[in-house]
Amino acid sequence: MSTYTVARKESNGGLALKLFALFAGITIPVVMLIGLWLAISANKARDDARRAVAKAQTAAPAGLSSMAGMPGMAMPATTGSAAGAVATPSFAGAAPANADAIATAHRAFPATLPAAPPGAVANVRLDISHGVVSIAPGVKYDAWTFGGSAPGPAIHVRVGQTVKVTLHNASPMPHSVDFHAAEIAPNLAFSDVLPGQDKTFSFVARTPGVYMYHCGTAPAFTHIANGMYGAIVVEPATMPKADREYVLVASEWYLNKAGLGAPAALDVTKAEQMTPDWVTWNGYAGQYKTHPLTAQTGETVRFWVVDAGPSLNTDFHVVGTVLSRAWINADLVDAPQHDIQTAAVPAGGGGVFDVKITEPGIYPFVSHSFASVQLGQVGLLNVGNVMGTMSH
Ligand SMILES: [Cu+2]
Repeated sequence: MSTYTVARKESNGGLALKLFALFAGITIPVVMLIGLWLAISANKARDDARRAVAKAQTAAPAGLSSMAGMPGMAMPATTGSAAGAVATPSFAGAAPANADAIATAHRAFPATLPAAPPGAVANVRLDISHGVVSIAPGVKYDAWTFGGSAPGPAIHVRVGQTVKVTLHNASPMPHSVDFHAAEIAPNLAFSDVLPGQDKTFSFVARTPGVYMYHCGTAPAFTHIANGMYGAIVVEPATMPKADREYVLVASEWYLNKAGLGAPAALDVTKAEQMTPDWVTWNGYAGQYKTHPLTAQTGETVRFWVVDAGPSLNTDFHVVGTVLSRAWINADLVDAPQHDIQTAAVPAGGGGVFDVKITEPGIYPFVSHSFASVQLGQVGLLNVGNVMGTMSH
């Protein structure tokens, strides 16, 4: 009996196993298929949501949707999108027949570092407006600006000063300002200012350097690409003396048309692909070729450089000399490096560079990432008031 019983038990156990295997063989693939279907659906929902967000951001920056349709709330002109749109062709180098005359007549963006105000408080007023600016000879762009120009005004303060910022938004959409020099809660200080509104906030300039400021309204990408950036120098208590000081802001422009007739606007797809039409010092291609910066022989010339991007870095280089002092990343707390050829300035970062040139001549300053030179990021330093020009 015991043998039979055991056999029977084994037999029962085998049947159960077979039934279980049959059940599992059917159920597990079905469960896996359902799981796969759920995963695909969830991915698709996520992709749809991403596309919707990207489309909304391209059509109207965040915070603007509730204003669409309000009188006077013209939507910014943009082309392209994150959803696989095709960029317009390149308009690099586009120029009218009288480009040389226009370049000569152009009033170059003032590169000389302005004086820092005296006293404990530095008042900074930035009027935000939309308007047409020139970005290359004969090339117009429908920009968003601080103070009517791109870049906005160069600001100079000293360590320890309180910087009191007043924004007035005279444009038809929300904007803001983000100071990289400010150590302050950004959700409070850098919040949006609605059309027609003012905002004031203060910060103590604690850390020396040269910093970017820019509009931080979402998507900051398009606000920067449209021209809302500038440089602020926070000068330390002590620093080696310089005879001349220049502020250079690097930036790229991404155009939806050549801008030779009607002004161009932002091509978002081109900007996402980082294929600029123009790359500039202080907003205008080649302006310091026609209107060189100047120095005398033996003088120490200091360049305060900010790269506003929105996306490309700058590899700062002065042809015909070396950077005798280079405060990499605009770190003015530590000692500078000496006698280097080229210094990287990251998008959203800065650098401070001294040159001391003893031989009269024309010394180009460039981003040695040479595609940027090709697209306009070249200027000249005329040392010793010599005649002539130079291409590079
Ligand atoms: Cu803005």
